[in-house]
Amino acid sequence: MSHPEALRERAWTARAGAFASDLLAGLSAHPKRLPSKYFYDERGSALFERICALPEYYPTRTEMALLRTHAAEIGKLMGPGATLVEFGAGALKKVEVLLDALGRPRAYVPIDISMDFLRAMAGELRKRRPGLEVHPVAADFTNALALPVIGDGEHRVGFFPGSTIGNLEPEEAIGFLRHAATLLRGGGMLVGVDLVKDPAILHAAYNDSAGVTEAFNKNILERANSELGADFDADGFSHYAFYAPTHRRIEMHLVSRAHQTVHVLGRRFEFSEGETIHTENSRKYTVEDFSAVARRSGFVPARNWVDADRLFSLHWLEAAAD
Ligand code: AVJ
Repeated sequence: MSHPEALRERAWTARAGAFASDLLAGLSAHPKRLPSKYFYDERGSALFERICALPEYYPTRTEMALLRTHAAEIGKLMGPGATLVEFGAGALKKVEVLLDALGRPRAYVPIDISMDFLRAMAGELRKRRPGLEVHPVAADFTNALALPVIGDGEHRVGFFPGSTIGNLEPEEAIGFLRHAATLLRGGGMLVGVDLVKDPAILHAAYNDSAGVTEAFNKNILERANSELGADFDADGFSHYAFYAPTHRRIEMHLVSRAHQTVHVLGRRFEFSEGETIHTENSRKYTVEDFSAVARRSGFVPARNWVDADRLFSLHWLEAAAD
């Protein structure tokens, strides 16, 4: 079984298995739900890249501007010769600003759930930066994970941009951050966090006029069809995203347009007209709220940066040495 083909097969089965069991569990729940991490197959990751470039979607460009403006200071805080670990790396675009600002980074460890996408992006990064050691890790970082050991006296720093932390409810975020603080002991982590703001701005960002967010939301149904042989009719569902101020979060849903029956892996699921699948939460924080979450996770919030319109924030969190 050490044949590479067999290993690849086994890795595929494990991933498809997790999607299958989470899909069956989510469709059996009331209300129905699906974990948002399953948006990110290769097509979903590409759709997300298109979202980042939409005029209504302010987080990406605002965070990029913050990174560019404060790169030198962030580079100093991270320190020279660091191993940079990125959680939920995606297209590996934002990190280049940091790599430029870091004094001779020892290595770069991008972690992403989409193995094919990660491999392709790591290949391109290596071409752009032949001197950089790149160690991609295909993993779901919301589970416990082991990082490659690059060498003695290694100094790890984390990068968790894009407000991906917003996909986790605060209690889950604390669980993840505690784990990260352990992995990064003696270093720190830069976290990008979307801020509470005028709900109209939030609403527009998740209801773009080009319909890319709608396609991204529905991609989870297409993925169930192509990977697991389900028979979802994506046109039978409406994309519905709204800001819930009491939870300080955007919720994304797929709402059934009619009564319908869907078959998944030999099971039948009934949808009544107007029934929803809750596909994503995207939490928004104030600077103070997020600092409190970081403190409860064993980090020391040492520095933060916010743009002039108070749309988005970057937080440098220190991880104590023990
Ligand atoms: C990648 C989780 C930060 O919540 O804004 C974008 C995902 N969903 N449009 C976000 C997303 C719909 C995005 N995160």
